[in-house]
Amino acid sequence: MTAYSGFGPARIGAGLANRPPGRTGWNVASARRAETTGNRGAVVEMSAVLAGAQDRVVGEAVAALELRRHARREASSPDEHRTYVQNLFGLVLQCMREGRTEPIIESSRQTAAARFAADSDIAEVRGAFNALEEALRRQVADSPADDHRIETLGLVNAIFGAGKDALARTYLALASQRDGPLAEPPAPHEGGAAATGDTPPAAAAGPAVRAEVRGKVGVITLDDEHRRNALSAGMVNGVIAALDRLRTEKVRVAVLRAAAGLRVWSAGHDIHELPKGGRDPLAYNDPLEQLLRAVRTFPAPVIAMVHGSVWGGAFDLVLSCDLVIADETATFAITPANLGLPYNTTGLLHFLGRLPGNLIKEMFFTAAPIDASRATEWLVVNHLVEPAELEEFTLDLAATMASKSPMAMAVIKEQLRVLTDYQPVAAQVSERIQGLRREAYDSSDYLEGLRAFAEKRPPVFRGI
Ligand code: KGJ
Ligand code: KGJ
Repeated sequence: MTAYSGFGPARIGAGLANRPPGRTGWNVASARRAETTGNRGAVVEMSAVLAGAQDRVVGEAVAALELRRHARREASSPDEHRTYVQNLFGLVLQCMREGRTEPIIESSRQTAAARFAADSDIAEVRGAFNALEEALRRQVADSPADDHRIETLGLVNAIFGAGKDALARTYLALASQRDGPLAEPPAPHEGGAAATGDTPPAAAAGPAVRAEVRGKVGVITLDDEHRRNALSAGMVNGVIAALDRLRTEKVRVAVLRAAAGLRVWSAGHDIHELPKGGRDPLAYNDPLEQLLRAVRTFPAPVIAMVHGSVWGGAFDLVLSCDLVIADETATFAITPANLGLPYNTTGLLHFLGRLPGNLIKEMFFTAAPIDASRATEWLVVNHLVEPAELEEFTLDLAATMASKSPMAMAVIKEQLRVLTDYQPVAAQVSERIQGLRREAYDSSDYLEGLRAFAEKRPPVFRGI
């Protein structure tokens, strides 16, 4: 059983039962629009141009998957990646030519069902979708000036969106029949825990994420009281899958919240899943980092609705949301100094974009929570409301935003992200910073921080 079992051109059209009604995605409206505007010919032409670039596009995607495979110790071989990516590429072109998304939807459903049947997650398959999508988008963007480039990019987006949505929906539907709503099994560990064989047992209830759509507003709920909503790979995969689904449902605003009644909004990165020395604990492909990017690039506003305490990487998650609405129970702490963990530069940039340097330093150096009123004073929180009004206030605000132009909001959000995310740093400076960080995560203090958490005692740091 490989990550991609169940996928292949031969099986296209075999179909799965239980297709949710109305899930035709881009195809109907867009195909109709293309027919009436006479653009179908141009899209078909573009698909022929892309077919000519198959070797390059597939090569780039496979190279990206190879990097990912090494970083995450995934099982599939490069040949399996290549075959899968080639098939996926063929499906995307077929969808473009035919002006419909059914081929990719059917095939994604089969893949998800096969993965579920084998008791495996869909992270690797989703990685292949992302790698090919990126390579294809680059190819389209690099193609000689063409009036239909933007439309083609839109179609590529819609086709991949439909495929990923079908993948996530099928998998989650099967998982929820077994475990309850939107539960997803943990993805393979990126950290050293898996490598050393001391992976902690999964929580009894499993990491749980729920998603629902109310009108034009999507609500994602973290509901793992047992682990205090710690952002394990499983939890993160659930939220990313939920965001994928909301994206395909074209919600205009998303709300990220903890389940009612929880005192901890989220305990941050799952500390048991942090690598035990020798590897960057917050590497680019760390699940939490993937989640932060998914929120920051989600093409609609994401509101963090905060009741309860927010810890470590969960604070980064809150800051990555577009607005924060909180009640008086909310507290915020950033705690890598409790673990001896060198925070990553991208993460520090998130803080620098939102808070003054002296407060950032106080928070990182003390690891102490700030309360809701101080967080409001420092503009972390847009609105501080009564606990009883938190949900209604947030949903009202979301509904107001949802009545505004989604395209204007998406593009303004993306412009702000690009303007605030990118900081030109000389290669030498970046390497120096990585070297300094490496010294910290290779240190015995970092191991002591992890051990102390596991043993439920205060750490004793020696600075070595
Ligand atoms: N990771 C893994 N497991 C966690 C985490 C976590 N972050 N937080 C809590 N748990 C687990 C505990 O180990 C317990 O497991 C269970 O959740 C309940 O926690 O012993 P078990 O039952 O097997 P606990 O501590 O009994 O609950 P409370 O007394 O209600 O306290 C809740 C707290 C959130 C205050 C407390 O659990 C806590 O301090 N957790 C760690 C918070 C933290 O520092 N998180 C930041 C992690 N670091 C980062 O995110 C990053 C990116 N960083 O750079 O540092
Ligand atoms: N542009 C052109 N005409 C305007 C504008 C405007 N921004 N604002 C008002 N008018 C005209 C109305 O069409 C009326 O013309 C007259 O001024 C009085 O307006 O029907 P007419 O008599 O020929 P109105 O609405 O009867 O006056 P009030 O009831 O006193 O209301 C005033 C308001 C300022 C509240 C209202 O006119 C209004 O909401 N205007 C639009 C405000 C707005 O959204 N402006 C932002 C425009 N956009 C931008 O600047 C940018 C750069 N952008 O990115 O969006």
